[in-house]
This record gives sequence, structure tokens and C-alpha cells, in this order.
Amino acid sequence: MKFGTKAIHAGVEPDPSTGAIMTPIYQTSTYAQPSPGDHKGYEYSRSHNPTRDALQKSLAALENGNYGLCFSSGLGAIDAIIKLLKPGDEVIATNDLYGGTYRLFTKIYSKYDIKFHFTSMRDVQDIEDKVTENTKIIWVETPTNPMMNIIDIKKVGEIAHKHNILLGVDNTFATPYLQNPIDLGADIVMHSVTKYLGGHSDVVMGALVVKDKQLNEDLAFIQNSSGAIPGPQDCFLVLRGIKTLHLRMQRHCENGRKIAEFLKDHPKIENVYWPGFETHPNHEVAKAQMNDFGGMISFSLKGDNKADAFKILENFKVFALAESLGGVESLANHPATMTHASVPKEEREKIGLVDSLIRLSVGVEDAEDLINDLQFALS
Ligand code: P1T
Repeated sequence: MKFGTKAIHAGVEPDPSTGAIMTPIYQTSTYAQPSPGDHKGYEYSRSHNPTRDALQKSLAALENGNYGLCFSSGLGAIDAIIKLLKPGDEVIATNDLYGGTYRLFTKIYSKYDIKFHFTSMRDVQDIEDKVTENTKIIWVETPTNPMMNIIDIKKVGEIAHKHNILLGVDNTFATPYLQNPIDLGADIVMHSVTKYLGGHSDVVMGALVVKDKQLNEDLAFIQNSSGAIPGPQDCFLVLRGIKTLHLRMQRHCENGRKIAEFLKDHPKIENVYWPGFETHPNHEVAKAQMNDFGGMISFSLKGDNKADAFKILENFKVFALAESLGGVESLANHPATMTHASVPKEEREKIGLVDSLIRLSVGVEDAEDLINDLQFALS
């Protein structure tokens, strides 16, 4: 089945009790049993819920995996992965990550004696140098948030598997429409479903997709034991959102391209970070592993003046100044004070996350209006 057909149909069967074409919101915490232990696969909604099951199946199909697991947030999903580890284990992670992921690793799990090594991963030899006998997970975000770096999933996968290490890929920015990490060698694909999969800025949710049965069982055990599951109404909203994922992504990519081109020639702008430019350091990898380049763009200002960045952000009329991304509406964000404030300034500067950096989540409005808005705010 092609992607658009899967987005509309995968995981969703007419409801067995009524034939309802849309999976109902099974707003129930528990399920009646005629006799102890005699049930229809549903005992308690932390463990299983039919609305969540449909969503999990849909996500597994979109990512070419066998199993999907949904969590109450993207960070809840990453948290479940790290709970596979024990004290003394080590993780090698991209050094340019969503600030919340960095905070989870460095402020929570470091306390439990799990060691995190951060590297750019632009040169995969860098990863090889950090592998020890305790390395259990390589954690990749690509494109990275917010610098839009691209990491070669296939090459990292080869290193991971040579050393028997799990490869986890945060596919939030690309979505399964643009990139399928499992096909490139990832063992676990993670999504902040809050973003493009939900697509309408009305849900906070996370998800994991895996191919391996044992890994699914281990993660499902954590999902049920730790209990960070989403409610059925949120699952319904995401099932609805996914039905237009391919259509929305086409427009996000089209608008992203137009806006990146506009920003590139603007006299006040120093750098534009978007993997679709031939001058992007990993453009060739992006071209090979992604179907298009998406709607996420970051840019910095000449002179790197934070006050100028604030002025631009305060003067948008169509772009909303807000955290998050991937919704139908365009958003602008100041990573240094918003999404990446929990990353120390020295670490931010190492990756080029300067004080004038602005990140755009280009929505699906008319590109002309978005460009006019940027032109006005930049003036
Ligand atoms: O917000 P939550 O659903 O918990 O997802 C966390 C997360 C994980 N990975 C990536 C790449 C992300 O971008 C996020 C969340 N990011 C934002 C809220 C943001 O504005 O960047």
C-alpha cells in the first residue's frame, strides 16, 4: 500500500459492534468480565484500549514497523526507552537535540548512573570513538532541533549493529511521510505525536514504533508498568489528524521551500538552516534518506543581536510566537529562551544555536501571506 492509502486506512477497521467507520472513542477505564480472567483482550485501559490500539497499528504501518506504542508525550516515549537501561549503561546521542530530551538525559537519568555522550554525528567515526562495552543505545535526532543538521541513519545503523547496540531515531521533524528510519536500520522510531502526526496543535502525545517482538514486549511492559499512556480522546484526534498527514506534508514542504528561498536572500539574515539547500553540509544525505525537506527552518541575524530577534518575533501577524511545531498554523520560536533554554549557553554556542536564532515551523497557509508576514517583521 502507498503512503496516502496507509495514512487513511491502516489500523482502522469498521467498529465490530456497530460498523462505525471511524474508530469510536472508547472512553472507559475498565471492561466487564463474565468470569475472572475471561475477557476480550481488554482488562484495564492503562494496559489496552481499542482507540489506542487502532492508533498504535496505524503508526506501526506508517513507519514500516510491526508494533506501535503510544505515550502521554514525546518525552514520555523517550523516557520509556531509557528505562530499558540499568545503572552503568551508556548512551551516545546527537549533540543538537530538543532541549527537553537533553534535560531528560542530563538532569534525570544521569542521576541513575546512566552516562550520556554527546556528539555531532556528522562524522560517524566520532560515534565509533565513543563506543564502549557499556554502550546500549545510540540516539539520533534527524533533522535536528533546531539546527536542521542531517545525520546519516544508515551509516549510524551499521556502527550500532556491528557493536550490538540499539539505534533509536527521533523522527519528529521528518515524519514517516519524509523518512522511515526502520528501513534505514533503526531499531526504534520515536515521535512527538504532538507535532506533525497530530497536526492541529490540540494534543500532546508520543509514540514508539519497533519491528522486533521482544523489544516491543519490553517496551510494552514499561508502558504498562510506568503508566504514561494517552487517553482515548487524544488517540481519536491523532487518528483523525493522520488521515491528512500526506496532504499537509506536501504543503509544509512546498511552503518551506519558498520561505527558505526568501530568507536566503534577505539582507538582515546571516545563515538559513534548511536541508534542501545544495550548500547544506549534509544535503546529499538528506536527499538520499528523505523524500523532501520539510517545513522546519531556522535562521540567524547578521550581528547576532538578540533584541532584534525579539523585535521580529513580536511583530509577526500570521506566525504565532509559540513553542511546538508541526501544526497547520505557522509558528515562530526563539530557541535560546524557549525550547532550548535548558541547554547551557556554552553547549548552545558549540552547535551554532546563537541568541539571534529564530526557528520557524512553516504551516499550510498561503505562502504569499507567510512571506509578506516575514518581510514585514524583518523590516
Ligand atoms: O513535547 P513532547 O510531545 O513531549 O515531545 C518532546 C520532543 C521530542 N523530540 C523532538 C524532536 C521535539 O521537538 C519534541 C518537542 N519539541 C517542542 C516542543 C519544540 O517546540 O521544539
